[in-house]
Amino acid sequence: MHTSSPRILITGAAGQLGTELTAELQKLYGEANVIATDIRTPKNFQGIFENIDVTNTIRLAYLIDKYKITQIYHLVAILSAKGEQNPTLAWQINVEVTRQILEIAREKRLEKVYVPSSIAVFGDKTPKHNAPQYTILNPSTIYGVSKLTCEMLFEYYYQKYNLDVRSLRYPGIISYKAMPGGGTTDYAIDIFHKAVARKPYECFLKPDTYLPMIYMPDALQATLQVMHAEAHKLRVRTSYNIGAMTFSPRQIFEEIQKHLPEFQITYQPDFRQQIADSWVHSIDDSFAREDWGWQPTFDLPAMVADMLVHLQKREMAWA
Ligand code: AKB
Repeated sequence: MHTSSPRILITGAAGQLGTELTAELQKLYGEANVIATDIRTPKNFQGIFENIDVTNTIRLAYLIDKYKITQIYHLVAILSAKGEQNPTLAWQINVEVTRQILEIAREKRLEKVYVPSSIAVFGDKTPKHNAPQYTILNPSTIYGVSKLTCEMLFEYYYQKYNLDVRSLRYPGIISYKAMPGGGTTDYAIDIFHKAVARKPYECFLKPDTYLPMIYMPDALQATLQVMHAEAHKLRVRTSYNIGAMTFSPRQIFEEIQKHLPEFQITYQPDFRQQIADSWVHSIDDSFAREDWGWQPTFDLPAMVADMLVHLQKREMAWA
């Protein structure tokens, strides 16, 4: 163990983002310095793993002491679609648990805390194109309301207690390693799984629903960049806008069809259409670019090509 290395605890380490972020942090800091936690035990996990229900903050505090943790990446959240089915649970997990984690971090004088926010903080009064960093925020989902509350808490804990909380407003994250759970942007992942299985896809959003999206390698890069930035360079203490690409179900379908010409899609919008309609189309991320050098690398064609290569490789290995 390097004595200068941060000692990191991740909540939600078995989730879509957690799975890949844990591996990146292990590469950076060594397996001995990264403590992965989740309510589910991931299969074939390499490294230190502890089972935890995050509502059990007493156990969380115990693990922080046990492993001499200096930084937390708190990734557990109930996303937009699932949150609408259980708003009470969404509030408890997204707000109450997060506030308790901030309290623990303050009491134990942790060096840094990372908690994601989301484009769900925007609402129908936010400008749809190039949504500014500082703008009208009128979220319509409990997920958006809870993430906006958390953003206010990050700023409050920073101003009042000098707790170094960092955050990004993620667009829909697209990835192939672990499945997302309960989001509105999940269609942009589901569609690939149907395409490589040579099955038609029934999309739960209308063909021209434009949403901001980001490919996992860029999301990981942004997360590490904001966490590594010098504190005095961070002008935003709520959560940074980050943009990467914008597309609609029709556009991603057409891009996939360039690789798999037989692929077919139908549209059957459900309650998630209303959520998507309340969000913005694109993001102004100039604060992130200026403060810590944010620069995405994947656009729609590059992301689709990479997703298909990886998922087809996996499909072949399973066949
Ligand atoms: C969701 O769709 O709820 C999430 C998000 C945009 O934060 N992927």
